[in-house]
Amino acid sequence: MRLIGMLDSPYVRRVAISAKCLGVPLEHESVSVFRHFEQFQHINPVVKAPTLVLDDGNVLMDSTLIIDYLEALAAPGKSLMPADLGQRVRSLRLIGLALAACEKSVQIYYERNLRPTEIQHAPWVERVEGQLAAAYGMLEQELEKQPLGTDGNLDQAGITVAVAWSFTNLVVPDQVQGKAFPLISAFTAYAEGLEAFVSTPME
Ligand SMILES: N[C@@H](CCC(=O)N[C@@H](CS)C(=O)NCC(=O)O)C(=O)O
Repeated sequence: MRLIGMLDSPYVRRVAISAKCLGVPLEHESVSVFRHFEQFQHINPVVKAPTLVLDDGNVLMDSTLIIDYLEALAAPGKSLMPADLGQRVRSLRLIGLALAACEKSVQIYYERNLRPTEIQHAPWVERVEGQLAAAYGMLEQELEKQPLGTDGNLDQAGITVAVAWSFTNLVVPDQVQGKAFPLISAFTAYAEGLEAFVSTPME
């Protein structure tokens, strides 16, 4: 199977790290949705990263759906999601907040880098910045209630929170102060030191 997309996309990176943690081998191809648009189009006309090309030629997209497929391929009993319903709800909430943070970071980055300055719309940017701050604020509160585990066993919530925080700090660092989000920041520093993260660097 071929995973298409750049690792500076948090969505591509969470798929690549999840595949490693689940023990599902993927061939990664660094194709950019911007710099290699036509090449990407040949693989997936919708040009969405990540794209997963299956051995039978089927083409999947959207990180959460791809991870769902990888979970189905993993060895019996192996999963990045908790079986306990209460813990699963918590994981889904953390993942949702982290994915919203990724989306809002992407929107701010695209606004700054793709839209000409003269047609940037300040009320829209302020709205998105507020949503980004809310997502990380609520994530921090969740970690105050129950920290993410640091016993070496990454789960999907941990992967997605750490990938999101690293991404936001890469593309819109002015939007987040580590001091204001100490638990997210500390967990990310821990996760970024693990083999699955170290071997999957943001390009
Ligand atoms: N919800 C999607 C979001 C994927 C996404 O927006 N990826 C960006 C790269 S970070 C992309 O494909 N951008 C190109 C575009 O939307 O035209 C996921 O989880 O995979």
